[in-house]
Amino acid sequence: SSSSNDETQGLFEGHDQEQIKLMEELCIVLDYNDTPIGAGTKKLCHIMDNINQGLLHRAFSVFLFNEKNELLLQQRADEKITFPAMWTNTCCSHPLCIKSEMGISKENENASALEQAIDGAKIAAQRKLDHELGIPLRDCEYANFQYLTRIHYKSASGDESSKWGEHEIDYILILKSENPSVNANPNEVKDYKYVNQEQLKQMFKDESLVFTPWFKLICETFLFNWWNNLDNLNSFQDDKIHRM
Ligand code: DMA
Ligand code: MN
Repeated sequence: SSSSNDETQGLFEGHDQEQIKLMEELCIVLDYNDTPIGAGTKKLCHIMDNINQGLLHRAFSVFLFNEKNELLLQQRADEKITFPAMWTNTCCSHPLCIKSEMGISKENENASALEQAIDGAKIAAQRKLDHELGIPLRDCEYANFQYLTRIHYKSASGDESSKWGEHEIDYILILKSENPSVNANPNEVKDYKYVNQEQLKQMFKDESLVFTPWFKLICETFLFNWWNNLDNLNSFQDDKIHRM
């Protein structure tokens, strides 16, 4: 066990046991071009000292829109070790270093590396939509996800002195779901709400609300363009990695 080591470093001091346990998950460690080069615990991948030495991992971000084209936002639980209590897109997490979430299967044998990775990200997204928001599989069917692009970004959690942060290649997934059943897990999600574009812009003006850095980045660049074209997203799909 590494717990005595963690105590010395004070990394997990004051943090929630359930969230500390999740830091044992195995993320997919990447090179600069999004090629998997190994496995790393969620803990190792999110320590700012490692990130500053270049450690990079794979992630996904789901943007769920209901039948009224409203976006489902969540406020992260206070228990989250990284970016607690911040408002953000519907659901984010990491495809794990397991075959299904790396898109490795018999049916995928001849698919490109990118197609395999997208497949794995969708499988991981279904797992986390259930875990964080209690959204059942029938309300996030595989075929209703649309992959758009990849975003490479880096950010400290909180101020620059923070021990934790993100450095990811983030797979953007749009999910259309008419009226999904939501049953939020309080260890993950403090609050959630559907917003239209105007309501989201109003939230940004409210200085009492804090947003995750990746959600802000995506809002400042792509989101409203996508949102205005939800019925016609194909032209926004690319195989690039947008470095931000
Ligand atoms: C990590 O999300 C992924 C992105 C795109 C920031 P997260 O911190 O919510 O992951 P998890 O829910 O697994 O803790
Ligand atoms: Mn991450």
